[in-house]
Amino acid sequence: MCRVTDLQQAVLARNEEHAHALRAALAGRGTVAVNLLSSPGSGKTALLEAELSLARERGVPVAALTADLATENDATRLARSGVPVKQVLTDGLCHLEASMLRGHLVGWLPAGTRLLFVENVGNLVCPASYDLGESLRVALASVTEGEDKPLKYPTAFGLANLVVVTKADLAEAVGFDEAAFRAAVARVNPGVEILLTSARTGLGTGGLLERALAVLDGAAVHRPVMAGRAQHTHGRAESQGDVHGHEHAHGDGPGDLHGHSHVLVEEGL
Ligand SMILES: Nc1nc2c(ncn2[C@@H]2O[C@H](COP(=O)(O)OP(=O)(O)OP(=O)(O)O)[C@@H](O)[C@H]2O)c(=O)[nH]1
Ligand SMILES: [Mg+2]
Repeated sequence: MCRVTDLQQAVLARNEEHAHALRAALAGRGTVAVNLLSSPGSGKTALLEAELSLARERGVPVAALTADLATENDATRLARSGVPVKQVLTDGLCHLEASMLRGHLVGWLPAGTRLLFVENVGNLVCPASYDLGESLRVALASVTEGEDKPLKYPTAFGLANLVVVTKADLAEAVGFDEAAFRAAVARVNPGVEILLTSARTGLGTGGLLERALAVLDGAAVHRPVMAGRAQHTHGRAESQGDVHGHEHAHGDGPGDLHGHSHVLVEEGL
C-alpha cells in the first residue's frame, strides 16, 4: 500500500490556497463556478450540452471549460450550444487543480459570465480532493455504474453539494435500484439532494441550471458533513492508489501555473 507523501500533502494544501483565491476572484466578477465530477463516460458532457443550450435560450451568460487527457471532443460538443467553451488538455494529469484552472480562465473567461461550468477529467478519485474554487460541486453517477459507487468513492460523493444520477432512461434495462443508491449516498453525504436526469429523454435536465442559478442568487448550498473535516484526510483516504498522479501534478505545460498564482492575482482574473 502506498503512503501519502509529504509532497502530496503540500500539493493539496497549496491547491486549497489557490482555490480560496480563485473563489474570491470569481465572486468579485459575479461568477459562480460549478465543478462536475464523475467517472469517465457517465454523461457529464451530455448533461452539460442540455444545460448550456437551456441557459442560452434563457439568456443566462454561461461559459464552460472541459478537461480531458486528450481530444477536443467534449469542447466540440459543448460549443454547439453557442456559449463560450474552452477545452483544457491535462497532459496526462488525472484532475484539474485550482491554479491550472485559473491560468486557463485568465484572458478567456468572458466578462459578464454568471455561471462557469467546469467539467473535470473523468475520474472518481483524483478530482475529488481538489477544490477548484467552485461554489457548487456536483458528483454524477450513471445508472449503469452500480448503486454502491458512493460507498466506494466516498470523497467524490461525500464532498458534493449536489448528486446527479444520469442515464435514467436506462435504469430499467440495467435494474438500477434507486433506493439502494439513495441509501448509499445518504451514508457518505447525509441530506444531499439527488437529481434524476436523462440527457436522452430530457428528464430532469434544467435541474442543474436551476440549482446553479439559485446559488448565483445567494441560496445556501448543502454543506456536506465531510467538508467540515480536514481536506487532507479525504485526499489521503482515496489517494493511496494514485500517488503518482499527484507527484507529477506540475506538468501541464504552458498552462501550468504552479508558483505563479501571485502573478495571476495581480492580473486580476
Ligand atoms: N442512454 C443514455 N446515454 C447517455 C446519456 N447521457 C450520456 N449518454 C451516453 O453515454 C456516453 C458518454 O457520455 P458523455 O457525455 O461523453 O460522458 P462524459 O462523462 O462526459 O465522459 P468523459 O468526458 O469521457 O468522462 C455517450 O455515448 C453518451 O451518448 C443518457 O442520459 N442516456
Ligand atoms: Mg465529457
